[in-house]
Amino acid sequence: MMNTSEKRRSGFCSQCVSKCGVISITENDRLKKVIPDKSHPNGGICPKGASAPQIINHPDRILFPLKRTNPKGEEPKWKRIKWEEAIQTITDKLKQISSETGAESVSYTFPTVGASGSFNWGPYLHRLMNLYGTPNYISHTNVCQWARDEGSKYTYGVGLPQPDFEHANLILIWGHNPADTNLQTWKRLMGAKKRGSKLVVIDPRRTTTAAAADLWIAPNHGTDSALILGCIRFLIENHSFDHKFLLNWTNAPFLVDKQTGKFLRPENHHPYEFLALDKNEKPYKIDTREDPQTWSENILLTGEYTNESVSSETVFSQLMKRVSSFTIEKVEKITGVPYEKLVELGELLSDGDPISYYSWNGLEQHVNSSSTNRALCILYSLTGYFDKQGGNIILPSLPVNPIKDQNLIPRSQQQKRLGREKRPLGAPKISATGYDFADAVLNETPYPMRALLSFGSNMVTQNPESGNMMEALKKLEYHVHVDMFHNPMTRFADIVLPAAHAWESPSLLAGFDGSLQTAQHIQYNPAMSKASGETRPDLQIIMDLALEMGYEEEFWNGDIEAAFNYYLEPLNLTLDQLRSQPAGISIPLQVNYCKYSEKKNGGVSGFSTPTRKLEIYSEFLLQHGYDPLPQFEKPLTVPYYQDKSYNFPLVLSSNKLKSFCHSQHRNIAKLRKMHPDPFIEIHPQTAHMYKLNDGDWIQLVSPHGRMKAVTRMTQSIPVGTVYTQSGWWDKCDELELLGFDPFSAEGANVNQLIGIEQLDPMSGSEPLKSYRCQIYKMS
Ligand SMILES: Nc1nc2c(c(=O)[nH]1)N[C@H]1C(S)=C(S)[C@@H](COP(=O)(O)OP(=O)(O)OC[C@H]3O[C@@H](n4cnc5c(=O)[nH]c(N)nc54)[C@H](O)[C@@H]3O)O[C@H]1N2
Ligand SMILES: Nc1nc2c(c(=O)[nH]1)N[C@H]1C(S)=C(S)[C@@H](COP(=O)(O)OP(=O)(O)OC[C@H]3O[C@@H](n4cnc5c(=O)[nH]c(N)nc54)[C@H](O)[C@@H]3O)O[C@H]1N2
Ligand code: SF4
Ligand SMILES: [Mo]
Repeated sequence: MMNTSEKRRSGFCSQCVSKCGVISITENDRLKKVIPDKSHPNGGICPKGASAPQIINHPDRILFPLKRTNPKGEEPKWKRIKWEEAIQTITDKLKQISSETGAESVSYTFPTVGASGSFNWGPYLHRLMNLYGTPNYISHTNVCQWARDEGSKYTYGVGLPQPDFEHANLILIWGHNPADTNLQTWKRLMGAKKRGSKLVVIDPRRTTTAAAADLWIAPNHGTDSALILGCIRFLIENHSFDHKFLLNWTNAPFLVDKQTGKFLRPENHHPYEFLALDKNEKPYKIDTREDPQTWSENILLTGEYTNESVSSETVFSQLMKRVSSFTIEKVEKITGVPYEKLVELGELLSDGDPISYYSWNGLEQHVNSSSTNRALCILYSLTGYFDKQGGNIILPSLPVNPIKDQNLIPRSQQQKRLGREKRPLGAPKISATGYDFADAVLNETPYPMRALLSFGSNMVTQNPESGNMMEALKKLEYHVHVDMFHNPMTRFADIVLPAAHAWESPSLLAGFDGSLQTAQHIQYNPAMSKASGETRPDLQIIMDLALEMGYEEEFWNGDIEAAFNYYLEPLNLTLDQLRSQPAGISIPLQVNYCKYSEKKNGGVSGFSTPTRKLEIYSEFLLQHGYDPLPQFEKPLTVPYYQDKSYNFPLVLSSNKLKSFCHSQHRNIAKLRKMHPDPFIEIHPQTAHMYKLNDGDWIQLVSPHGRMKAVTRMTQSIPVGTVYTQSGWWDKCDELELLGFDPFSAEGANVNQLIGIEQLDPMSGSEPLKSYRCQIYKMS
């Protein structure tokens, strides 16, 4: 018999990037069970979603606002305080700091949208801090997805568009393991395979995703760009590129001055006029605002032009020269991928029609990530499938009102963001990095950093040089942390506020990631479970702070429902209407392909780049001191992975596990059972060299630090490589497993081992996936 207090409601899980459609089952308004909602466009569940009841009902939850009573550096000795006192003292301090040293002396952060419910309330925190006037949002963009989503703009004018797995015949998954990290992508990939699409996975590790591939390519860590340049050469050599697309829509036919590296332009030119080469090898004026059909028949893709004052050649000729040395033999030598596999990849790329691709962390966390991504964009451009069905398509999105609203912060304040001067084209364009934050606190450069407002996130275990971060947190004048659980940051905080879990908070999602079908879906997810203790939803806490700061008008007088209705306005939809359709509403959107060719103002739309073409050659990057064409930059692991005499001869990398998000979930018995101890994975041959057996505890050592872990042997990773996971610190009482001190060599914090002496020159990415290390067996 059904329990009368039992309720079943449709919603979605917010715990990671997947946003799976689920049904929450509650009893007496407390979450009891979560099951997949098969009727949802994103229906599905993973072990973390299924563990939601254990997570939200966990005895370690922070239930009340807390204030430290001991000085920093000592045990905090928390004292419970009232919400009113907490909000009042925080806003008083914020006002004081802003009047004394400027709002930029306060930083704020929140956990990545890829592994938390912050997509729902993060934009409101930005809004609050924009109004306050600080540009110092600290995030992991530089190591998470900057190259793909921001770096790609220097080639495509937009971040990498969505792969159209539903219509592709060849899919490349580059440095990403969706089988463990994105259930919805994984489902779509399996659907594509069933339909007959071929799957290529490029990953040094034989992941579940790689095991499902038609072709698995395992390059040495951080050498992907050599592989990509080799593929470009292969396609050009075999005339397997979209000649017409390159002529019409890229700057491949533009003439470049060999001396200055600048495009050749006609005299008294308009910014959109350039010179190409006509069939008689004479300069030919093109205007990129015009429909290229009017001139592309007349011009050449390759060739040179020289007269008494200039020596030039086309971009495509330069590209050919650039890749000419990347023969299959050379690529085999750098990447370690066997010759036959390289030929197979080249042939698949030549025949694959249409092709789409997706990349993630495996291409992001190296000191050469920006140039690797740029090379990949150019390889993809050769296929001509940009914004075509079955390629990577710019999907339409549901129109909503902006919440973050950059207009709320003065430009002069935006310019002050930490790191902007050092890396003006990189991650600091949108957010500051952990290392620039730590530097600003410890060295007061470029100005004093006095306070931090952290709505979750774990800056200690998720950033390299954790020791530095600890010193910075210790030194901070004022730190407020908002979370469901204590983490290594809270021991340094002045105030800790109890956050309701995503399952205890209302949220709204207009457009799920993925396909056209999911992009059309909008759903209101009410709080499914009664809030624990005195916890409040993050959005409520942000509203409370905003009102106390005096931003009533900009914050809908603290009314969350009014805020949601404002967001929905352009859709002519109200929250009440969404409430009455708990499974969500789909609002039909239309995809238009090849938007660059749409007619506009008597010409064509083009690309949002300086030349209005897809930029095979970037004069803009050249002006900023970067290579205008793709090139191979060595990762930190080269040549160490071949040099046995070196003290740290092994490659150190990391990957994510299905059971945990970053540093979370270790305290949940159901999940911890899947991986009770921090572990390293090594190939049996490496284990043999070090006389290690499965289950042996080892010390992992780098030039920067140490950690301990248990050995697991696997054939799935290359010889000479060590894999581990970031985020180990928490205990699990139920399984009687102790925690690990994230600041000590006795702990298991891999980011203590990673140094930042070398970073990606453009984005500032860190070598989290290609560092070097040594192993010692523990006695
Ligand atoms: N379960 C779970 N899901 C998550 C998260 C989580 O923590 N847990 N986090 C979310 C977030 S924030 C993100 S960013 C995504 C990330 O999702 P993924 O990108 O799938 O994350 P990783 O497992 O870190 O790295 C992916 C792969 O990169 C490979 N790799 C390492 N070095 C190289 C290299 O040099 N070249 C190539 N080609 N590959 C390389 C690794 O072997 C690994 O299999 O996942 C999201 N989803
Ligand atoms: N070595 C190495 N380091 C890495 C990576 C790697 O692959 N290797 N991956 C990197 C990547 S891609 C990323 S994105 C970062 C992730 O870095 P973070 O986003 O900082 O990582 P998390 O451990 O997920 O942070 C979680 C903290 O936020 C809290 N939290 C979660 N949800 C909420 C919420 O809704 N509200 C509030 N108030 N708190 C919440 C959790 O309880 C926990 O304390 O790590 C990076 N660091
Ligand atoms: S994959 Fe798991 S954690 Fe992520 S949204 Fe789906 S159910 Fe939630
Ligand atoms: Mo991430």
